[in-house]
Amino acid sequence: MKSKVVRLDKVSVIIPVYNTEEYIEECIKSVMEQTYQNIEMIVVNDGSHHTCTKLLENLSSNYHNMKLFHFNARRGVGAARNFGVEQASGEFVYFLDSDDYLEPHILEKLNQNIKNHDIIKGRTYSTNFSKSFAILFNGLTQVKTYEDNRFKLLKNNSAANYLIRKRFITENNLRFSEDVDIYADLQFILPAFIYNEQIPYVKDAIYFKRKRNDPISNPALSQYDDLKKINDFLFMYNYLKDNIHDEEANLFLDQHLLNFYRKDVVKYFKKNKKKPELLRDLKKSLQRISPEVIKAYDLFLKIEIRPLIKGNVQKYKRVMKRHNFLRELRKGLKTKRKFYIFLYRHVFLKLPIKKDVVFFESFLGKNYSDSPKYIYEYMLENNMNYKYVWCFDEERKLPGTAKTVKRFSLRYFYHLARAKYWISNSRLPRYLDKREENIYLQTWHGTPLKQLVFDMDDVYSANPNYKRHFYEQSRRWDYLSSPNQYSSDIFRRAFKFDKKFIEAGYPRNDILYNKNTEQDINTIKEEIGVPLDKKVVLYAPTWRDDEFYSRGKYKFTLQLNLEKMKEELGDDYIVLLRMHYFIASQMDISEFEGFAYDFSNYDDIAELYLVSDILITDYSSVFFDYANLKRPILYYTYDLEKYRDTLRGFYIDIETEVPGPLLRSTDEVIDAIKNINDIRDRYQGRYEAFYNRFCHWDDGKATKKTIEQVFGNENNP
Ligand code: C2G
Repeated sequence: MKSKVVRLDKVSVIIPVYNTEEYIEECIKSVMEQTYQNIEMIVVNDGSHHTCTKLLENLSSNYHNMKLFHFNARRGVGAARNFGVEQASGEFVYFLDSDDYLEPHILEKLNQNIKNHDIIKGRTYSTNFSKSFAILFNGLTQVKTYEDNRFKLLKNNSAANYLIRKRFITENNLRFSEDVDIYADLQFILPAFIYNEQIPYVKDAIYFKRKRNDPISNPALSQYDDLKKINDFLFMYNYLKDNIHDEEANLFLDQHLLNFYRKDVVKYFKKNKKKPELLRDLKKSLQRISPEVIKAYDLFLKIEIRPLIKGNVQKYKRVMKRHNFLRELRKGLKTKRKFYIFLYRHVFLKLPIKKDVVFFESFLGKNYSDSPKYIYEYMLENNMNYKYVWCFDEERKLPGTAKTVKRFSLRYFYHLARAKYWISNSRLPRYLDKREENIYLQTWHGTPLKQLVFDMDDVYSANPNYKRHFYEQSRRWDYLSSPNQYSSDIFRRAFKFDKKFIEAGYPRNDILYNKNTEQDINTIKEEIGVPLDKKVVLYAPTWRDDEFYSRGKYKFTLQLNLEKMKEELGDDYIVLLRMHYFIASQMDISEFEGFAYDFSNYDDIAELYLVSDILITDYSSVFFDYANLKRPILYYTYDLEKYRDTLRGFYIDIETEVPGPLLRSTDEVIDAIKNINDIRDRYQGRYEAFYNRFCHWDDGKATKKTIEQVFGNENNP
């Protein structure tokens, strides 16, 4: 029997690359894994740096259908795509960006459905994740054809994810703009829409567009600086208005500009000066919009842009200022919190700053603890002439003269706005603008083992905007406490922090030197209700980035078998359980009464360090602090490979550099506790090296030194 041979037309997938070494392999692999079989890849390296270039060269030697071209210097995405089209030998061309990736069936589906059309579009799906998280789409193919409303498909300004006949591109001389970086695609794709009155759209042909998690170190084009975005947009708008005479396309362009104005220009003017050149270009562009189009928009917008269109720039500025205030107010009226933020910005920040007020927060208002607590107590004991405000999740009383405010209450916003000093050990919300005179001491909360912020590759935590937000929040820090040289080096890079380091050890660790006596320890034990006649084991693990209920609410499953521990160790030991402050779930340990105690909600872990004879932890920074006591540390690392290799990388080799053994099961933990003296002897050498490297700056005087740097030697403001 003769089988029918179906000839598959060749598709040239064009991939411009500029420094995307974190993503490019996944991108190229997703093309290699296509079910469609006749593909050539044209990869245009647009002057990337060495690492990326090397990687591309390696990849091209592995994949026979990948053609790699290099530009000597960066020429921009438009030039790279134009060059790619010139090299393409396929019947079809398809543009893919090097940080994105494809679902395996996409090119097959687009090919099956293009029929007699010149162009067909697939669906673009935004994602924060890498490919392993992608769902496979291989259901029924659904095609929708866009006609009159087809320009809607251009909303994202992109030419990626269309299958297009090469002949059509050449005959119509379609080219990407080489004059702009950001909206270069519109010059190519808008004419393609004019020449095709019907554009089929395949709903289940999926292109994954990656939202990059690091717009600071390596931004995508869409994450570029806002002013550049506006300039490029206006340039492209004017270019197209000059060259395109199609009525529908002009209508699209005008609406596109007004929508862009409403979103991007307004946002920009809220935060930045209205520079004369920008106002001039904006005016020229708005004047080109057909009055009919403007008519269809709301009165608010019309009142705002009319003066500029008429050339009255001063009036436009006044109206804009008033409108932005009204916009903020409108936003502010949505919820109570938003209203307080509105008051913070527009009322409280306008009142004079109070030079003698210090605002404290520890662990997002959960505790009275950590370095902020010790700084506060030192200031009190030394009668420094300041007034103090502490912020907490719940109303509570404190030693000393501090006022307390509930986090996110009206008083919280009021006091934050007026206090000259902010002292916190974690981040403050992004919307809390800071005045120039305000001084913000970030004490941070641990020597890092787990990679931090800009050292992390992928972010698996519940907030995909983590890096950007972190960057914005940390720009406000004036001082940053560092516990050791190792941390300073990491913080400088991973936080991109380049203001003042306070390299004096951690105020929170002073107590480990000043109260490490039998008498002080017994006093704490009595205060917190821990028996004096038993040895104490403290179990203080960290949180897991991938175990959460929702943003910021993490869960934790206790992997220690308390029953077994009680049976084997109960005569001599008790166990204090201390979960990380991110953990939202409560433990029920009532059946282990008298053996296990839950201290998760206890304020200050430093006091728990003091009363314990052995620490068990995992990847938490607690062991760097505990080592100041020179007492034994055990590591219960039942999920080491996953934690270290998938969720977070580590800065030090946990297998060879930490001052205690890594244990995998409750049995191993029990055994280690029973033989704790042997372990102490075995790890003595490592412990000393560890202490010298990480605890060297802590000497019981960190608080004093920190205060001297931030407040000077004076007791008065
Ligand atoms: N902590 C605690 N109880 C735990 C774990 C941590 O009280 N069970 C406190 C300790 O003061 C610790 C701090 O929270 O030093 C930070 O906890 P980590 O477990 O190290 O985790 P994380 O909050 O992610 O901070 O540079 C340090 C890193 O940023 C880690």
